[in-house]
Amino acid sequence: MAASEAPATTSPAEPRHGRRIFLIWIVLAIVADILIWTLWKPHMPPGDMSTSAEHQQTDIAILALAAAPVMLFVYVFFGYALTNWRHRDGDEDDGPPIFGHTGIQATWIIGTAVVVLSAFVFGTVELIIPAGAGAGEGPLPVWKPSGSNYLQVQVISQQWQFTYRYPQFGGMETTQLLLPVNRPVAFHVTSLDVIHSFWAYQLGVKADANPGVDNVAYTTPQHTGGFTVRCNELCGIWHGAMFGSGRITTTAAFQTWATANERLQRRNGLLAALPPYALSYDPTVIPQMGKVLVKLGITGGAGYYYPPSDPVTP
Ligand SMILES: [Cu+2]
Repeated sequence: MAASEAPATTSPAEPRHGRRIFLIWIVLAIVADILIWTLWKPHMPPGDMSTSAEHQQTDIAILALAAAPVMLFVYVFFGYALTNWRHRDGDEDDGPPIFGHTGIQATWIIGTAVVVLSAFVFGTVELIIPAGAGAGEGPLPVWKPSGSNYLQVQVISQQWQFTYRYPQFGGMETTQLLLPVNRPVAFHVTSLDVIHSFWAYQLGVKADANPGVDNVAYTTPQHTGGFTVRCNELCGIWHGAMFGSGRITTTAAFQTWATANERLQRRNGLLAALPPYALSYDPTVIPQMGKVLVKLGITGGAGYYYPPSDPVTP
């Protein structure tokens, strides 16, 4: 029985280790979270150029806020154990026996369950609120932005470049991606050959480009400036060269650019030569359209429908 056992041989005033570890940890965790939110968050990818990018930046910051205390707890416990419970010369004591501790076990299970389930709920909500979070939602998007005045932009992928079609401007097509600020955009991403992926990094938009499929992704640009576009799916030997840039402009500048392009393409016969705007295209039109456009004397303007060419050694 306990009565017959010798009293603990450790010092009579054994400190409350649990409370000490907790106090060290809570101070470090609060400082770390304040630094993450104030100093690090503004520099986290992918920036705040669009609504979806800003949501992603906030999500990453919130995950960092949750992860830092967990990581710090491990380090604090490790450091505390290393300094306080290490073997010392002449100390042959095995230490007190270890028993189960219902409180610690319950705290562990409840704490980890709360962290994991919170991440699940948070992730789901963050997909819904910014209308798909900038990701491709397939041909029948479930989460749409409010309102109906979106600018529609078709992203046509082809080995090895992107071209863009604007159905609200007569279906004109261009290799330049211009978007007006503060207007929701619906990207309709498709491919003419193999699987590509449209990744407008600073816009926080990424959508697979599959032949025969209309993959829809939404965002709303909120700052003017340039952004990069990359193919994000290994699509052949020049996949690494399949990148470009886009620009967010004022509404007036966008309107001027788009209407001028539409007028030009109507005049030079390109609009008439292109197949009617559709959500996907039959890949066999590529060589045929190449011949038609060459006959019309329209060359070099855009990439798609021309026979695919190697961008480095054409
Ligand atoms: Cu590609």
